[in-house]
Amino acid sequence: MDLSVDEEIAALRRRRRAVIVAHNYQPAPVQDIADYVGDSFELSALASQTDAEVIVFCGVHFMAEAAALLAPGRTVVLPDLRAGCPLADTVSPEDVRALRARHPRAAVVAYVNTSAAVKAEADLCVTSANALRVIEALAEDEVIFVPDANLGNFVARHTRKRLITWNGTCRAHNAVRVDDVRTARREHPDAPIVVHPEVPPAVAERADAVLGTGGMLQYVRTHEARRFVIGTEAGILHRMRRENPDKEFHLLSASLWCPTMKYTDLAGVARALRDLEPRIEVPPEVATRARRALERMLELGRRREGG
Ligand code: CIZ
Repeated sequence: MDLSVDEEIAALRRRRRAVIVAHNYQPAPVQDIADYVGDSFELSALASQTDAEVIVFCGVHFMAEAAALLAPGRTVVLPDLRAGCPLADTVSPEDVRALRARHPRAAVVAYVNTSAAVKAEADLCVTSANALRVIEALAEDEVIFVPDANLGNFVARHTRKRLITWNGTCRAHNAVRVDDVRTARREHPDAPIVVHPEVPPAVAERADAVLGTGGMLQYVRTHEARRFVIGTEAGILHRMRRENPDKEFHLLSASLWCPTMKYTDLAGVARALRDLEPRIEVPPEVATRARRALERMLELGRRREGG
């Protein structure tokens, strides 16, 4: 008897003792079959605690690497190896070493959107959700921040610390224009505009809130407005609509579409479960140092949860 792809995934998930996790930007059918949908911080925390034998990471490469770092001994698979992150690719370990040599008193902070090799050169990692709070809590007054210039500039505008930012940007977020905000205000005058800190500063300044995806999901859930304009990758609209069926969501700009996030599909998830490939592994000499940077981030997150 031929199984549907959903049935095949369900059977393989049980047989492999696997957990399927999906980033908030993943395509709708992938979010719908996942055990958990979240931002990279939530999914990293989950990977560090799961007792599943296999983690199918539906997201991009650096996220699956983070799961492999935090879940040693588990098999981590990324359904499609083409799912990279052009932002993460803008900075190399050599770049970070050169920056550290030029600014020896600065703390090195790597956005989670970096390879494990870059994380290994950093003192700690941050996500868009915790970047400002974590950087504020550092003892150093000078901070090297890689790779997203817009997120770095957003933090710099809200702290007294001196930030030395790398010049990377996310193609999708960085393509949002002030004109998109003007159009949204005209078309949806009653709708709060919520944007991600990876958008250009001139866009962030004109928005009603600047939040990571976890913060956005909470904002739209608890805000009294019935309609929202969302300035982050289009995939998140599926989760917002599912969780808030009585509210309306509009995308701020058609540019907010990440092609590499869309490489994952159900056939790829089934194949990854069947073959346990492509497997994501990090060489041990990189893993030890990169894990330390990630664990410092998780530690700070847990302290926040504990009040
Ligand atoms: O941290 C993440 O998951 C990313 C890449 C975006 C966000 O704001 O959640």
